[in-house]
Order: sequence, then structure tokens, then C-alpha cells
Amino acid sequence: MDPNKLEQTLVLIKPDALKNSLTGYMLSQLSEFHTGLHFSGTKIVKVSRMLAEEHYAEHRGKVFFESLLDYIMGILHYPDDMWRRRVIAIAYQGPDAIQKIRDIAGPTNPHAAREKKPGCIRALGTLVPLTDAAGKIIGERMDNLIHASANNQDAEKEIKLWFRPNDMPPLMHTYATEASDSFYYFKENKLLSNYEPGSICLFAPGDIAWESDLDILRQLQQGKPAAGSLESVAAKYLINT
Ligand code: FUP
Repeated sequence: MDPNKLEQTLVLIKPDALKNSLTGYMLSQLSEFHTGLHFSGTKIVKVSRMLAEEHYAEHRGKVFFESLLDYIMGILHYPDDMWRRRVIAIAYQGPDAIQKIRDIAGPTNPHAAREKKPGCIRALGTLVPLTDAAGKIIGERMDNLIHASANNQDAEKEIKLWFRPNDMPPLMHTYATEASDSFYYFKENKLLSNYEPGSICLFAPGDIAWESDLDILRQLQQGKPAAGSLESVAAKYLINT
């Protein structure tokens, strides 16, 4: 099959977009009519700290990191209504999906977006100054309404972070899957092979998993270095729990 046909990308409609009722507008901009792309997965997600940290792992340690986590977890836009703290996660699929959606989203920084690409989605965003305890500006948070995977490598990592294989029609799978041959449980940031009270079953034998997730768990179980963290596998199984 033409690999371009299967290209997938992750879109997140962020809490500021939900708060400003921009969902319908954004979905229209991204519609099959305009982009030629198809939905392959969609879910409403209460973003946990674990998921937020994994999604933005490359920014860990930066001055805006903690604020970015609070933003994507919905804490900043819904300080009182905890039940409204959600994002809409969508996997889009089709030829050149990553670049097409990046073009419609526009530059990361909303000010740059307004200057360089008026009309793009992120041109409607906001820049929020970040200050230290003394009130000195130390950075800025970009409330830019939409996340769109930056490249193939990020798209694969992000789709696998937010979606389980069974969240998508099997014929739309872009990444390799495998049936688990063992039990894997998760409890207090540890991987277990037997059930303990309070543990969550990640996989039972026969469950369909991303092949790369099973590789990570097998390595971790043997105490060997793995291609990803336990949290990067577990986070999607804890979504909305
Ligand atoms: P993008 O791929 O366009 O989402 O941009 P980046 O991966 O560079 O940034 C990830 C998120 O961090 C963006 F949504 C914007 C945010 N960010 C800030 O809030 N402040 C900064 O100084 C840089 C990035």
C-alpha cells in the first residue's frame, strides 16, 4: 500500500479552544473537504500529569514546562470546573497529513502566527508572560489552541501515546501491532507481571498492543534499557480512569 496514504498525525484541541467554543471552527478547517484527510481515531481526554509530561517530555526542565502542563491539563482555563478539564485528541490520516495540518495550525507562537500567517488557527491564540516570585518576566507560555505533530517521528510517538490500537479501525493502523503473550500490570509507577490489589492491567494475553510498547515492557521486565519509559506505555491505559 502507498505509505503516504497511511500517514497519521495527532491533533489536540486544547482547553483554550474548548473554552472559546472554537472546536467546530477548527474541525471545519481540518475537514476532509478542505484537507483530504480522514479521522482514524478520536477521544475526549482528561489529561493526567503523566500523559502531559510524556507528551511534552522534550521540554522538561524548561522555564515554561510546569505552566505548559497546567495548560494542557485544563487547570488554567477551568480552575473551578474540574469536569471541564478536557482536550479532544484526534488522529488524522491521509497523504501528507502532518504538513497539511501544520500549515493550517500555523506558527507555534500566536504573535508570529498573526504576523506571518493571518487566518491560521494559532493566529487566534494568546501569549502569557511567566514571572518568577519577584514578578520578573522569565518566559512566556503560548496558549495556541491546537497541537499538531511536527514530523513523522513525533507523530508516531504521539499517536502511540494517546491511542491504543483498539481505538482505531484495524485497517487504518499505520504502526505495527502485536498480540501480547503475557500479563502486564501497572501499580505506583512499577511494572508487575502478577496482579496485586490496586494494580491496573495494561495487557492480558491476546490483547492487541503497539509492537513497540510490548518491546519496551519486555526490556523493562528484564531490567534492561528500553526505547521508551514505562509511563509512555501506561499513560494511555490510564486515560479517563
Ligand atoms: P509545536 O511543535 O509547534 O507545538 O511547538 P514546540 O514543540 O516547540 O512547543 C510545544 C509547546 O510548547 C507549544 F504548544 C508552545 C509551547 N511553548 C511555550 O509555551 N513557551 C515557549 O517558550 C516555547 C513553547
